[in-house]
Amino acid sequence: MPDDHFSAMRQSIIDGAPDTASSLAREAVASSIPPIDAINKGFVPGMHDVGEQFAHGQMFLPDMMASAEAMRAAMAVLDPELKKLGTERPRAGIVVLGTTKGDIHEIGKILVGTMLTAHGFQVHDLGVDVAGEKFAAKARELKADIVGVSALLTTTMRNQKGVVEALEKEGLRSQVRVVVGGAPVTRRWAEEIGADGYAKDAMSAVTLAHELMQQKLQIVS
Ligand code: B1M
Repeated sequence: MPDDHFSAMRQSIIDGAPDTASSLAREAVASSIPPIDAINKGFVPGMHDVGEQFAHGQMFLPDMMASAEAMRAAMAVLDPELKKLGTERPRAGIVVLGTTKGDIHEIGKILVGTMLTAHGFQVHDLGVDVAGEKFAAKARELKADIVGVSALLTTTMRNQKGVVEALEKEGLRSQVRVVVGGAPVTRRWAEEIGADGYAKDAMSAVTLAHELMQQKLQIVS
């Protein structure tokens, strides 16, 4: 796909134009462009530009909301294409996923869930603004292998620790691996709060989830 097309995708996010974003995503599918390329090379760079402009006072909250709407429109087309891949693979593990308490950013988390699904994981997305106790209750109910916690704000990433604590309180910590991620999150932070791993993006989350499942299977056998 020509770079022009990726730039148009990026611009559709900056412009907060859901119809354009959706039709560019459909064109990508029709031209057999891997959906992950459309996301990572086209639409996500637009979100990053929006974040930069917001940080510099060149864009405001309603603009950021419109951009998020455009991103959702593109994902609505690309998500099912990515998930189709997952049905062709053996079940890799059960993941409970959500954005931490106080935080309503969902796009990165959805992308992580989609990529995990595309690689054979069964993903239960609890949505946004999720308390630690809710993660723990779902993990117990589903006998989850992994709990994934996203946070996009420096103020809400500390609630990732609350998820680790809730799992400990429920006596589930030894059975469930905790993965944390999100723009302000670092490997060091993951270690500090006693999580089992940090992933910087959706594809790394898949690699990490596979590694954690391998470790778990080795302990059991
Ligand atoms: Co907000 N916002 N926002 N926002 N927003 C940021 C995060 C910010 C960096 C913008 C900025 O100032 N430059 C800033 C945070 C500053 C900080 O804390 N350091 C910010 C702010 C300040 C706010 C508000 C406080 C603004 C206000 O009200 N004054 C407010 C907070 C609301 C709340 O949550 N309580 C707010 C609101 C919003 C909107 C609602 C308008 C909207 C979200 C809409 C939605 O999600 N439905 C929004 C958006 C869109 C953004 C930016 C522009 C884009 C986020 C995004 O979707 N990125 C963001 C700036 C930025 O990130 N550059 C910003 C694209 C997405 C694919 O990337 O989410 O990073 P990301 O996910 C990546 C990786 O991080 C990783 O993989 C993903 C895919 O590669 N990853 C994981 C994510 N989760 C993971 C979990 C894992 C593993 C990897 O394992 C479990």
